[in-house]
Amino acid sequence: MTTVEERLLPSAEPVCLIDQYGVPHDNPPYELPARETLLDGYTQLIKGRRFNEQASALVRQGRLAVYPSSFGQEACQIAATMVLREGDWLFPTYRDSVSIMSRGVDPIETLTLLRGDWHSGYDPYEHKVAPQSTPLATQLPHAVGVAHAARLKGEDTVVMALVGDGGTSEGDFHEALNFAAVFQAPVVFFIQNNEYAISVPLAKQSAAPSLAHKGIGYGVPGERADGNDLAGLLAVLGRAVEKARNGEGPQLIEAHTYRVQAHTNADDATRYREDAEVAPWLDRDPIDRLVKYLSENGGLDDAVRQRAEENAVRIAAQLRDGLMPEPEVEPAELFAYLYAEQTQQLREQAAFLRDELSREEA
Ligand SMILES: Cc1ncc(C[n+]2csc(CCOP(=O)(O)OP(=O)(O)O)c2C)c(N)n1
Repeated sequence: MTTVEERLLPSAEPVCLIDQYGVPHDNPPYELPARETLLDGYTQLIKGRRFNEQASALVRQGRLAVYPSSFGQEACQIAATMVLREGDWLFPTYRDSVSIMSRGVDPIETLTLLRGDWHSGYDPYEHKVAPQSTPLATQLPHAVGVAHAARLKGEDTVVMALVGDGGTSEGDFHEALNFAAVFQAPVVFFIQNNEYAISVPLAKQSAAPSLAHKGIGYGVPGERADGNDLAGLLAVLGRAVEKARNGEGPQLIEAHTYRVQAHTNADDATRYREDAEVAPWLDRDPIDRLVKYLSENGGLDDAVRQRAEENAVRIAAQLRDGLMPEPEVEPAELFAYLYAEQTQQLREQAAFLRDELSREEA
């Protein structure tokens, strides 16, 4: 019989299958993903990196209101969706645009919310991706609700719920874990621990031995992975999804990564951290290590590299072309789509706006 510790405790060190020098683990605790899977991951990483770079450029050009970049966290972004099936759900935060895009959502629709002129740019039901959540951790109880409902209906859906390290201090995080555990909801809570919540470092956020340990009190098994190792993430997240699908209840995974850039374009990270702290993380880049590994172990030939580069160029051009034109917005739509039946207050506010606009036009 397994002890409580064996069932719930995460591994002593984050699982890492390919280290920062591209060297594979000589006695891996999880099976290394197949080469084809890693090659697909490589292509997606290159695309995700270009998406991040282009979106940041569009902010500087005034075409996006804000862009919380996942630069350096792309392995987490890609792995989170690679382990899902078509019928599964993704519940992302504002930092997870690359994940949304890699799930198949149109890149322009992915960024429409962050452009600042529409509620959510995509239909959540089309690719089973919930709207990006800006209020921290509020997506988690929703994610549990969807998973619980699917289970009641006898479906084998798994829900991947993303959250940051800061988000794990929110009440919603704890309520979601508790509810999910009691009802054995098939949810994988995936924490991207990038060491910062805006300017607050992890040490001022949590005294837990690791964020994966936070599941224990609720009876949720935890596991940790190197968040810059795509192979390790695919293995750990893949097993968590499988367990959730097999009726073993919610799983909590923590990825150890780093927010290489500022929180958003509105933040100046040099005010609260030294460049010397950032530098070692640049050496742990998720793309570099996979390139080193695949180059040494075959598979990453010029043709694959060229195809990945062409994909990246295409996505950048698509973002530039799609987000450059001035959007046509209808101010009255601000009040639509929130409630099935409009509240009295919103009806009054909408009438007020209509009146203002008609006087402006007159
Ligand atoms: C409920 C709530 N409180 C405060 C904020 C303001 N806020 C926005 S981002 C952020 C930091 C979140 O950090 P983390 O969860 O680690 O995610 P990261 O931004 O690093 O991806 C805070 C406090 C918010 N959006 N929602």
